[in-house]
Formats: sequence, structure tokens, C-alpha cells
Amino acid sequence: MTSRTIFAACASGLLLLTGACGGSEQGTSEGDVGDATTTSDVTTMTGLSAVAPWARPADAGKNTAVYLELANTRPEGDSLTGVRSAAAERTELHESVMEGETMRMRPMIGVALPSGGRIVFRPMGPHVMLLRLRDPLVPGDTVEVTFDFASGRSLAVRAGVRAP
Ligand SMILES: [Cu+2]
Repeated sequence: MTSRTIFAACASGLLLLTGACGGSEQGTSEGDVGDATTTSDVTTMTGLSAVAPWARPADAGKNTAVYLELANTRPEGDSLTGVRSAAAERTELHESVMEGETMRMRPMIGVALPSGGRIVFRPMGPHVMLLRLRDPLVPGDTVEVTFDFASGRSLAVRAGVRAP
């Protein structure tokens, strides 16, 4: 699938930020350090950290978004090359851009994550897009997404589902 058709697939469901990508910015919450498969607020693995992951509730077949902060705590830089999840037909990295008065979103291909750097996925900003959910996501559920990096590392993160 080309990037153009990927964008079209997303745009057909959520072109305007009135759905999964909208809403007000959320603060991060406190949490314990855990491993890559827990629901704790911080996931750390091989020098990569995922802080305060969460996902918006949505019905099966719909699109939604996952938010979190990714940090590279190693001396070497890296870059995010993709994201995947078994919870949706497709999973994309998206950014939000203003076109005139309208907030739209488009796929991101590769995101630099320098040493000591971080990427903040947030409402109205970059986000992980879950396209056509296989099952509904209701508050209290969790959804797993896996981030792939140019270094060959992968980081699996389990995000709690909650209303924004
Ligand atoms: Cu999106």
C-alpha cells in the first residue's frame, strides 16, 4: 500500500481532528517502573523508555489513537521507523498539521530520536494511529503497540484505555 492510499484510508475515517486525534492535552501521571508487558506508566527496555501510554476508547472497526512519551536514554542516537499492533488492521505514525483553520493528520515516515531525546505523542500532535480496530477498546482494557527502531531494537508498550 502506498503512502497515498494509507493516508486516504485514514482520512476517510478521521480527517478532521474531531475524533481520535482531538481533545485537550493530558498531563502525565505518576507510576511505577515496570517491564515491557505491564500496564505501568513507565516501560523501559534496552535504553528506550515509554512514559504514560494511553489509548482512546473506540468501537470495533473504528480508528483511534495511542499517546505516550518515548525517550532514548542511551548514548547513541536512534530513529523510530514504524509501529505495529495486532489490535488494528493497520497501525501508523501520524502527525497533526494545520491547513488553514483545519487540523489534519498525515503519516510520518521515520522520526529521529537522538541520544537523550524524546518524542511526545499527544492529542493535537504526533500520535499512533490504530486504523480499523479488530475489537472495541473500552476503558479498563489495554492495547499493545510495538515501536520499531532503525537500530533493530523494538519496544512493546501496553497502553491503558481511558477517556481523555
Ligand atoms: Cu491520525
